[in-house]
Amino acid sequence: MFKKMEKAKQIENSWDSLVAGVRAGNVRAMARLITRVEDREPGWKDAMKAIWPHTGNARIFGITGSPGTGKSSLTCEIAAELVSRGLSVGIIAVDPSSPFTGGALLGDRLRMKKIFNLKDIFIRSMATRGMLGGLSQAARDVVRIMDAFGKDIILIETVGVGQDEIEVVKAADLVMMVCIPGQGDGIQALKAGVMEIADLYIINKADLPGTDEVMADIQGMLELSSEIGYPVAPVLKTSALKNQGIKDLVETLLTHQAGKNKQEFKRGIQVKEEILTLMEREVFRSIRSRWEHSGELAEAVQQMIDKKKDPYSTVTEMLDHILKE
Ligand SMILES: Nc1nc2c(ncn2[C@@H]2O[C@H](COP(=O)(O)OP(=O)(O)OP(=O)(O)O)[C@@H](O)[C@H]2O)c(=O)[nH]1
Ligand SMILES: [Mg+2]
Repeated sequence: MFKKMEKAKQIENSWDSLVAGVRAGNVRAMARLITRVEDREPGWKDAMKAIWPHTGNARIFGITGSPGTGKSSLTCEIAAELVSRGLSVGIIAVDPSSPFTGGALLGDRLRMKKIFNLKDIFIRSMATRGMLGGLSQAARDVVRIMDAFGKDIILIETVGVGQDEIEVVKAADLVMMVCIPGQGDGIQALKAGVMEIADLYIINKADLPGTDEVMADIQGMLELSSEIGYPVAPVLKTSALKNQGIKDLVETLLTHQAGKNKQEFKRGIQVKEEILTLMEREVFRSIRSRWEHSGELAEAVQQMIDKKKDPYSTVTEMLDHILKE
């Protein structure tokens, strides 16, 4: 009896049935598949291969900005508005805190509680650190799984501070940059080079004083630096707190058309980036495992300890050796 149950569980959890479950709209299968792909369990790549043909239907929106600008609150409001329009939504919340405490992770979930129970919304938190395949690749994989599941819209929230987070939002078709009144946030962001990735600017907390000033500053900057022939990125005002400006924002998101050239250019960069990242991990993994199995790594370590060889020539020699084969 017990064995039978074990067996049934194994089948239920096989890669094939998880992929089939995702395609059939099974939320549990989706959550499980995501975890196993994130953990890079053997077979993950074949599962992603099976997912791939069913992707390409979802629209992916990135939402970034300094800490505390209201990204999570906005994400909730946007998601709720999308659902009210009959669209299903997947949310990826990238959490900059340590994966070990899980504290902030829980916090974000609590904040998102308002929409957490809506059946059309699936939320997945992701820690910045500890992703085996790298954060941006993990985000791309999760996006694809949600896409294959049938989500119409996928929102990715990330704090726009580190390079890692910037890499993540590059997976989006459209990136929103959230700024707030006071603090000169918007201007700082523009200086930090976020400009190239933002398609749309949001002044959130527009219920607070100083909104029009920030808006004028950002618009001024955008006009100055926009390239001739390209439309200037829209700047919108919202208050996630008071649910103001959300309908307009969602309308803009759904109708936004970046120029075809810009879109293709972005796609090209994204795809190239992905192939290079996957290649990097793969090459490293295979060299490392070979090196460990052959005992060469242990030998190299000993030689370094004995001061017979330096790490620089060790690596160069090893690479030469592999390339010659
Ligand atoms: N006055 C005002 N406060 C807001 C608004 N939107 C969010 N807040 C508040 O700002 C604080 C931060 O909101 P979050 O949504 O957590 O911001 P966040 O950008 O996701 O924060 P991190 O994920 O920690 O970077 C909370 O206390 C919100 O209640 C708004 O439109 N107006
Ligand atoms: Mg947040």
